[in-house]
Amino acid sequence: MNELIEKQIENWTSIQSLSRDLLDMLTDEQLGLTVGKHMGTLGEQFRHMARVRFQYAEAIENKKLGEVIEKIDPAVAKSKTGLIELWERANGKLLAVLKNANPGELESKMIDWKYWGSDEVNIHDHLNFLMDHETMHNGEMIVYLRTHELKFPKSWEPWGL
Ligand code: NI
Repeated sequence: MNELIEKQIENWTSIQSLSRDLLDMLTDEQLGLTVGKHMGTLGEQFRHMARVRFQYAEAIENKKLGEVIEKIDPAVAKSKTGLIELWERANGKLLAVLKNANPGELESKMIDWKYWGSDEVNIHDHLNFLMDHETMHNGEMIVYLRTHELKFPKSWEPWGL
């Protein structure tokens, strides 16, 4: 990993730690909370984030975005223990893919993004899009917490929450 990728991973680590801290505070029962329409349960938000993280990691490995290869049981969305295990596994996968790659190859790699309607992106844009995705879902989680009047983890304080 070169310095820029290391810096990006550092940024991503702090973004994902917000939702991870939130997961630590929740009960299995609270994972079933919903808001409005089409947003699924809070537990499904976590499952989705981990799933998409696998998808990004697999895309780096295969130089091509596609269907998620990792099989993830939908029922995991109801279990805090299951979600924590899934979360750690997705993080491990992403970090392993980056660490195991040849740094020069990683830097020059272009990832085929046709699956999501774009041509191809380099590793830095790919990681930025992953962070954008996670930040967007962190924002969605704010709606769940505010709607159900739940307390935010301490790590969210700098964001005024
Ligand atoms: Ni999403």
